[in-house]
Amino acid sequence: MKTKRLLAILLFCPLLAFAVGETTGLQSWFDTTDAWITSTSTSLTGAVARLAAAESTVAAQAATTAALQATVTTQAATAAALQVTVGALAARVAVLEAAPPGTIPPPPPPAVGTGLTGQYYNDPGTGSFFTKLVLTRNDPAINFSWVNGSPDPLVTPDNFSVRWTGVLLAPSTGNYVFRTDSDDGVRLWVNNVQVINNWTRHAPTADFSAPVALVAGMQYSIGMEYYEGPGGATCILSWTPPGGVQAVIPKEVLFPSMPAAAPGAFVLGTPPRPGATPP
Ligand SMILES: [Ca+2]
Repeated sequence: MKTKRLLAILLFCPLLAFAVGETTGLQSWFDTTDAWITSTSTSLTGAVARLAAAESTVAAQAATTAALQATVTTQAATAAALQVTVGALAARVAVLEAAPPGTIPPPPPPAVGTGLTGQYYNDPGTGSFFTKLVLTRNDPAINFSWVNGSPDPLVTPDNFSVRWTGVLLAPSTGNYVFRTDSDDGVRLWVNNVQVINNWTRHAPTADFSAPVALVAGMQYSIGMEYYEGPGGATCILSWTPPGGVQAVIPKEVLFPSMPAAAPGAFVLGTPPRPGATPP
């Protein structure tokens, strides 16, 4: 019996030593692998952070580029407007030079407007606007109550949108308050500044701008967007000029583009090309 126990102990001890050695080796391997995983994870976290920072930088640079492009476009349009003004002034100088000595020919009459350019779109009624251009026409004034009807046989009675663009010639100097009456959404820009924004479905609603300072004889870009969803349709653009009474803006001060025959006047802004995406 003792011999058997002795043999068992002699056999067990090497196995135990072997097992302990193997366990120590495995533990070491596990420790090494764990350290590698921790190190790799840290590296990946750092790489992800650097990638996010790089993406942020690229996005910021793209935004800066877009802003610069918009500035260049605006400046190009302003330069073109100034060239027209220079041409009109040169024509006036020629008239004065051709006049008999001691006489001053009367200045040309101020330009008389014809209204704004209206672009009419049929929309799918899914929240997308300015989808399909179906009609472009001159609108002497924006003074429409289509009720349940349509602006034109080409335009659907519901789910359409309109963009008006052109130039406003200020008849007097001072603060103007613009007003829209709309059903449904409306937004208005004057001199490239958005002054009214009610891009929602609503019953006939009046919206007012803050006072807008304009100078007599100057021309300002004006743009208005409107959409009709379901039901009634109304779209009216009015103003209260300095010292005056509220009225629909008359066609005499609205032009589809800059009137050349207005010496001394120039466009401060450019006709807006407002984004078609509602806020
Ligand atoms: Ca409506």
